[in-house]
This record gives sequence, structure tokens and C-alpha cells, in this order.
Amino acid sequence: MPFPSDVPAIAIMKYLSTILCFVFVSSAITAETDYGTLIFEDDFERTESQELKDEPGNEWTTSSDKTAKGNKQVDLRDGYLYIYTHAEANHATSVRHAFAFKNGTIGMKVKFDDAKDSLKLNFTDLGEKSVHAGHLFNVTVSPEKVSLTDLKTGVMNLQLRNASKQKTLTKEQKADLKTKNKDFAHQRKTGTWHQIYATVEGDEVSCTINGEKIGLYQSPGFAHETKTLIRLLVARNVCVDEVRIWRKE
Ligand SMILES: [Ca+2]
Ligand SMILES: [Ca+2]
Repeated sequence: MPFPSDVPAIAIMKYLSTILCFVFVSSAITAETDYGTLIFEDDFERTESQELKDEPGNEWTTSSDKTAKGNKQVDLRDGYLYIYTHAEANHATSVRHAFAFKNGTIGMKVKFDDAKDSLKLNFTDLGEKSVHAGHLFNVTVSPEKVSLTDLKTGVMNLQLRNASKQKTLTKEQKADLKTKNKDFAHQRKTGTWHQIYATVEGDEVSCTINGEKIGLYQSPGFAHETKTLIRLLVARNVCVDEVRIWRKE
């Protein structure tokens, strides 16, 4: 676009940076719109009526009664959700919300305090009886690694799980189980928020962090017809905010 010769260079630069900013912001918005229909969002801008028991609100449920003798493990703080594991807990803390899609995306902001922390997005269908406790697959994010794990046709398949317990897995089954998980190395700072998206598309699951696609994997269990529950599984501590769920199909 031609500029009159009397327009100062600084004004032209400002003008161009405004356009660039606009293009950048619009493409970010387009990306989220591409995820499909927004069916759930939670920014955690609320407080509990007490600070002794879990009270996350907005129809979230937690495992603390079962796995931590009812001790508080989920805390609304300063507009985000702090998930931790009580000293008396016998299992990772599970924070759950119902939804339904075949294909779609779950997004959230995540902050880790320590390189050993991790957040497992456990996609579940409690109606699926071929697996233990409805486990379909995991997208596990830590500051150093993303793991994409098919549980439905992997370790949570009841036949394979029983055979594993009884140590009767065949060579072929053991070899096949190794194909159900894929790790992707990356490096993310602790103590700062990261934007993550986990996307399911047919038999493929992918994970994007801060706009960078970290991992993509294909496995038959990912294509399960109805994902109806998300469990956020935390073995140590994790901060979560701005949870979004989009349905594509
Ligand atoms: Ca918030
Ligand atoms: Ca609180």
C-alpha cells in the first residue's frame, strides 16, 4: 500500500505493526473456532464456602472421599484450580467433569511448580465394559514430556489386564502393548502458565502446547464412539485454569 512521502516512517511502522497484530490475533481466534462447538468452559473465578473439603463447583466431582479419606485436595485459589495430593491419599487425585463427543478438543492453561509434576487428561466412558473403570486413553503432560496412551486396546482392556496380573501375557500381546503408548520430549518452564490442547480426530490424538504441536499418535482405542467423562489425574501438584471443551462430532 503506497504511503504519501510526508508520512513519518515511525507512523508507517506503527500502522504495519497494528496490521500484523490483527492478523496474529485473528489467526489465534480462528484456530479455537476450528476446534468445533464450545460445549463447556470454566475459568474458576469463584471461591468455596469453606476451606476444609473439596468444593470445586460447576459440576466437577473429585475422588477425595474415596482416595484421601475426604481430605481437601482441590482448592479454588486466585481464580484458578489448584489440584494436589494429600499425604494420606492412596491414589492420584481425580477431578472429573462430564461431557460428550466423538471428535473434539479439550483445552486448558496449566502451570507446574516442579519438573516432576504432571497432569493426565484421562478420557473416559464409564459405559464401556471391555475396560477397567471406563479408561479409554490418556494425554499426559509434564514439563519434559507428552505421552499419548491408548488404554482401551492397551493396559486397561480387561482381558489384557487380567492376563498381565496373572503373568500369562503372550509374547505377541506384550509386543502389541508396547505400541499403545508414545512419548514426545519437550521442554517447558515450571512456574509459568502453558496453553495446552488435546485433540481427538478419528483414531488420532494430538497435543499442542503454546501453539506448538508436540505429539500426534494413531491407535484404534482413540476412535471410541463416545468420550463422556474427562478425569484430570494428578499425582503431585498442578494448577489448572481456563478449561474449554469443543465438540467437532
Ligand atoms: Ca481463571
Ligand atoms: Ca480456596
